[in-house]
Amino acid sequence: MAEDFVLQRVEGGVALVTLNRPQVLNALSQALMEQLAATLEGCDRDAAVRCIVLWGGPRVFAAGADVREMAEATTADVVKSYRFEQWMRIRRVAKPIVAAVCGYALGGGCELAMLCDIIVASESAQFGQPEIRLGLMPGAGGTQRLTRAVGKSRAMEMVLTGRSLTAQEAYAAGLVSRIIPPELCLDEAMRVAAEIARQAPVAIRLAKEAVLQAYETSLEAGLAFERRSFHALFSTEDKREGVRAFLEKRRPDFQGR
Ligand code: CO8
Repeated sequence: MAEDFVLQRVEGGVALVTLNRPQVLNALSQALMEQLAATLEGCDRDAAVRCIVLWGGPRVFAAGADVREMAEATTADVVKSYRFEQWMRIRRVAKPIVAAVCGYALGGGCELAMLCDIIVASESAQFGQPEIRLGLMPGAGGTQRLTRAVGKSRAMEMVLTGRSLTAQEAYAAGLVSRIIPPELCLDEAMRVAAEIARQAPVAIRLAKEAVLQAYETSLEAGLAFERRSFHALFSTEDKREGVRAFLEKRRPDFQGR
C-alpha cells in the first residue's frame, strides 16, 4: 500500500491539506509532491471546497526537497523528471490556498509556502532558501517569488548566504500576512480560509487571478485584466445577491453563479 504523504479533510467549505512525512520534516519527495498536486487538483474540482489550507503540522512546514532523493541525481535526471510539472499543477489551482507555516519552511518548503496565496505564520516559523549550502540554488520559484515578496537585497542575501528569516522578519518584509502563537496558527489560517469561503466563488476566482497578474504583466496590462474581470462580475447572480444583501442589511448567500 502506498503511504499517505498528504492528508485531507473538508469542513464548512474549507479543505485542510496536511503534509505528512514528519520523520523527515516533510521533505518534499516526488511521491509527496505527486500526492499534493493530485489532492489540490481534487479540491479545485470539488464543489464543496471553496478555500484550501495547507500546513505541515505543528512542528514544521517543510524542510525542502528530499535531499536524499537528489543525492545521486544528474542534470539529465532532473531535466527529464516530471517534478517541475507537479509545481506547475499546484500553480494552476484556481481556488485560494492559505499556508499555515509552523517551524521550518526551507528551500522547496519556502517555495511551496510562496506558491500559496496567503501565508499565516506561527511565531516559530523560519523561511529560508538554504540550497546554496548544498552547492545548489532555488529551483521552484525562490529567486523570483522571494525577490518580488521581500525585495532584491533581502532576497539576494537569503539566496546567496542561505540565511533564514524569522517570522518577525518575514512579517516586516511582507512575506507573510500575520504572525500567530504556534498553538493558534492553524486555527487562524482556518478562520481566514472560512472567511474567504463565505465570499462569492466566481469573484474570488477572478480576484485571485487578477492579483497573480501583478506578478506577470506590466501595470497597464494588469489594470486591463482587472477591469475586464470586474466587468465580468456584473453578470453574476452573486453580484446581485451581494449588493441586495448589503442594501437589505443582511448577510449574502452566495451560490457561485
Ligand atoms: N531532505 C531529506 N531529509 C531531510 C530533509 C530534507 N530536505 N530535512 C531534514 N531531513 C531529515 C534528516 O535527514 C533527519 O533524518 P534522520 O533522522 O533519518 O537523520 C530528519 O529529517 C530530522 O532532521 P534533522 O535531524 O536534521 O533535524 P534538525 O532539527 O537537527 O535540523 C534542519 C532541522 C535545520 C531543517 C535540517 O534538517 C536541515 O538543514 N535540513 C535540510 C534543509 C535544506 O537544505 N533544504 C533545502 C533542500 S534543497 C531544495 O529544497 C531544493 C528545492 C528545489 C525544488 C525543485 C523541485 C522541482
